[in-house]
Amino acid sequence: MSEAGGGRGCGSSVPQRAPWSLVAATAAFCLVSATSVWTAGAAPMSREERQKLGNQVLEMFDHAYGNYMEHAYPADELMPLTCRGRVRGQEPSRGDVDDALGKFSLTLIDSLDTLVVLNKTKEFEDAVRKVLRDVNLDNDVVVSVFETNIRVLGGLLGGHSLAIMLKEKGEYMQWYNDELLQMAKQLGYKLLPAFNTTSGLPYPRINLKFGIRKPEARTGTETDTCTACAGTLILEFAALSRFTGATIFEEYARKALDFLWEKRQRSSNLVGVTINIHTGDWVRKDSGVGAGIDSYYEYLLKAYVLLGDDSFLERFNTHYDAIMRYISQPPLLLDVHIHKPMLNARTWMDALLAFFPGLQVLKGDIRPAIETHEMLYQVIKKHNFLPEAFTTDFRVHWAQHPLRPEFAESTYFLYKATGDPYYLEVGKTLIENLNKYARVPCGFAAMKDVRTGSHEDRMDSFFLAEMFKYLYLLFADKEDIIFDIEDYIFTTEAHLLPLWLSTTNQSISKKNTTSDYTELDDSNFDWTCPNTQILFPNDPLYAQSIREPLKNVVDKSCPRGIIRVEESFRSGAKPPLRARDFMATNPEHLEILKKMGVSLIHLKDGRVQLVQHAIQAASSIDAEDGLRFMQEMIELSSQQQKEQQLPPRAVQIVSHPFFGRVVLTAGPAQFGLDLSKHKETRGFVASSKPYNGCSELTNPEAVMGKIALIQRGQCMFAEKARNIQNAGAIGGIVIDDNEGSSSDTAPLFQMAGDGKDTDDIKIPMLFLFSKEGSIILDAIREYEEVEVLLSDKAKDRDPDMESEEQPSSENDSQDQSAEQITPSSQEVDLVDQESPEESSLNSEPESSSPADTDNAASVSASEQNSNPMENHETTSLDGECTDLDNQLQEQSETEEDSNPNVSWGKKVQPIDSILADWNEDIEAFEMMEKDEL
Ligand code: DMJ
Repeated sequence: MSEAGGGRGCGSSVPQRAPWSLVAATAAFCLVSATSVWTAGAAPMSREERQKLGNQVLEMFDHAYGNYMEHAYPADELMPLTCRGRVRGQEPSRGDVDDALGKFSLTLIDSLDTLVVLNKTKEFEDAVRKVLRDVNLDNDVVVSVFETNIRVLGGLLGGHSLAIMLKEKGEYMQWYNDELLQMAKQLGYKLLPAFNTTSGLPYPRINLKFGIRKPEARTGTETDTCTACAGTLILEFAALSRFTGATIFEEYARKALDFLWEKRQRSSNLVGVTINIHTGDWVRKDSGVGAGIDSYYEYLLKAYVLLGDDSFLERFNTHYDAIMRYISQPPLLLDVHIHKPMLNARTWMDALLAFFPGLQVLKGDIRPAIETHEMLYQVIKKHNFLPEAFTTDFRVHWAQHPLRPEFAESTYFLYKATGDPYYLEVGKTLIENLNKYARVPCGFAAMKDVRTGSHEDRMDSFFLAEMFKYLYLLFADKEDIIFDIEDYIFTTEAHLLPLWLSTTNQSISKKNTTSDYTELDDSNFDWTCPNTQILFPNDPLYAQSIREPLKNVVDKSCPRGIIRVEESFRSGAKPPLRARDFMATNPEHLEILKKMGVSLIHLKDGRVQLVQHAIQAASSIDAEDGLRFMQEMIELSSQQQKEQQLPPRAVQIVSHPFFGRVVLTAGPAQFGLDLSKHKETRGFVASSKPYNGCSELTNPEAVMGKIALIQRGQCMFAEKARNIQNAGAIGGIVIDDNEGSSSDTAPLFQMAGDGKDTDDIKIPMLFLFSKEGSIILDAIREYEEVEVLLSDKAKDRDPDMESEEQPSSENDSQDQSAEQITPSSQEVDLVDQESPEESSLNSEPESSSPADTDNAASVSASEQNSNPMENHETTSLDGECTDLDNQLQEQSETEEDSNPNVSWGKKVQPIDSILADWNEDIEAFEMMEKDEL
């Protein structure tokens, strides 16, 4: 500690130049040392229990990895519901998500160093041999440069790093002769043509065999890439250069970073989400710390740690200041516009930002890390997993969850920094939820909808690369790991690169890059190597005291936008008109609208359309208010659309061998038993005759007391329901007759009534698209007796669901996987649904496919229902919301000087600058709307 403590910032005001490895080790050492400071707080967890949890992680890894190796390898990924490999080209395309798949046994490569961390050295040795024997990097397939770099290049380098470590120890890998490194180098050269742009920013995609721009390559016409895509290369590329001595990789990655730095928005010091790789213009000007940008920031700080180059730290610190000034609104992290950083760009957060508290720990800024992590944990407690996106008042925005590891990552780093056993309990909850809700007989399945518990047939490779590593390390003691983890840095995919690289082949590091090397002042090293006395000022309950005020932040949340209203109250000024309060019949509101430059257009169908012309606003402040009002109105309008729709339902197969582990997303009906208000309906399924259910059933004895399966089409849904009800069915599942339809690609489908009174229909009715329906039909073919549960949310896999045949041990349960539905009989392939909450309302008969339904939000308000949020709980100052209100108030009182958001409403901006920005705003909004829909 004494040597490390003499490094940067550890209580020393004199900046000292430490060797890079020392700086890195110092950061780690300071974090670790905090664990011994802990004396009180959440009940400590015994070594025995930690070991038990560690063993549980090992068993879970075996279940995931074992099933991949048994049923999917050499395919890139496992499809855990259908128990087979995902081979690109053989499954319906899921769009960009598939660009990670290069027919190079992705999951195996991504798992290599996890095997060593989890002390599975023998398996590692086998896995390396398989990679060397089977993996081909020369496939005619177009892959994402970013994903290939972090998962495959990173996986090979992580594997190599630990292979040479093991070899040196003298027991394992004695035969190893840098073969993984040679593969990494081969792959590195394959990625280089992507950098053939004037800017030095790489093309987003490349053909592994043909490169870029040749006709056979089928890629190279793209003009844009995401900031993270171009800015997340330096760790792997520099490691490759330093391991091999081939300088070109590090040079290219540095050049791309230099360009991004040059292009930062100079007044805000923020970067946008997407950039034109030829012109360097920002294509998307919204900015946050989540999707599209995340690992760019991560790599700046980690490049400093690994390479010891001060310029990276300086850049990181400049961005970090901007993030904390504009984006961080503890405990939230909210996207803003790069050129108008006081203006929020959206009112929801994405799950990728959950890595940020972990990065803040590395930076040494623990307080906001604890706050954001706590908020995220509460969202998880509410939904079992972190939904892909959630609103600032913590409602689900995008409901899927592909088993992302970011939250586990931050939990691990916070535990290392604070030693607070609370974070061990958090890890325990993550383990429980994975086993309860995501575990299926053939692996772990991504959640399609965290609200219903339905699954996607998908287990991404990052689940093995990252999740198990962080969870295992969370509970492990030093002696549980066969090497010293503090000697390595984690890449964004949690691959391990040795810190000694910082002193190897250093000479290449600055060649051909544009950045100036400057001596940094002390402020750049604030917190870099934090003194635990500063982190936990004599108070072992420090972390708990920060979490305490946020205890109910999620449960008692109010919609955002309150701060400014409160500010106006305090300052005596009239609060600005909120979209949710707007009434088209209120003359006062119409007057305010006019002042803001917003005009009303009465449409023929009775709706009112709002249009804003900033130039017509009474002042620049009014114009800005108008802009915010319009933005709120767009969000409200799409929110309203969503709220008029019934949420999805779940069909859960509970009989052998599924035991509740297969959950299908089902569309609700506007008639019949409401499953959200009544207990779920459970029963065996039987096909009705006639299958379309459009006339009296000829097999009432078969469906009596059962859940009838009926095919869509030929007559109204209500008519089908009446026919099966008359035959004695206790519920009905309508299966789509459009072959190949799937809830992965089509919006949620609601069954409408027949326009008449449907009160006579008492049984629950649900709708399944053809792919989900065929899972049930295949199950009947294979097992005859198939029992299902119809509900609003999948139930825990409780013992009731399991018959005596239930496997008695986890190993047995693995064996059961062989009895899954045969892969050939169905395709449950999934698309990264951008807006799963979109839905269409349909009554039979109708001709169009549900996917055709147009749900685009429009900026309009109905005159009949002139208060668009009448039924929405939005009051900002009522009792329900006091907790958050108080927090926000306290926050704004104490941070008035430092938090620019507080004075947002008072800022005066010249009208011509508003006008200049106006078009950009409209473009940005349109772009975001498009992206979100
Ligand atoms: C991983 O592939 C990496 O962590 C990446 O940086 C973004 N997130 C995914 C997992 O969610």
